[in-house]
Amino acid sequence: MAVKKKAAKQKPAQKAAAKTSKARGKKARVAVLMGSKSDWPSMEAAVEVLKGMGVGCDVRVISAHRTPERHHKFVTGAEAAGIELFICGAGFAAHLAGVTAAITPLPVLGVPLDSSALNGMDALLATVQMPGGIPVATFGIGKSGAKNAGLFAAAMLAGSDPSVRKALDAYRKKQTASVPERPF
Ligand code: RP5
Repeated sequence: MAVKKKAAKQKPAQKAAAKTSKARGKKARVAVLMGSKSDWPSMEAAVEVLKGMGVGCDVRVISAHRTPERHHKFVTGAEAAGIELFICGAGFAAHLAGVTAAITPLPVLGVPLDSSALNGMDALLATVQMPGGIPVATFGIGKSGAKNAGLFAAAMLAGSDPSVRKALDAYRKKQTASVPERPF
């Protein structure tokens, strides 16, 4: 009788991440984290770009301040679940990207969001001004920053994935073709 091989035991965080990836029908390579559900209208731009290029994303509301345990659990299990890089968007005193980078050696792309009375200047400084040793690649404030973070993530993956490279080339070609010669 064939002996059933015992499946390698997964930690709960790995299991949860793998489950989400499977549910989306595509293995998630990029984790897109945001501090609040209210950040989604901006952060959606990153996911849209990556989805359009066939890159699976694991999208989560995780706050460094309000859900620190959820954050730690997810980030520590992410690499084993197949995540290759993080995009983190947050507003106010935005610590999400920095604390993520403190936990994982994977690349962290930070998007400061304009949800406060300071229109994102607070989040920009909190995200970009990392102490030496723990880098966060910081993008512009708001939706265009999120879009560029998605494109940058695709460019990083394109180096070792010809299908992403092809999709990125097509995206840029289409973008160039959409710019009119004249404004009228
Ligand atoms: C930050 O506080 C979040 O990233 C969000 O941008 C902001 C406001 O969150 P809500 O009060 O709308 O949940 O941590």
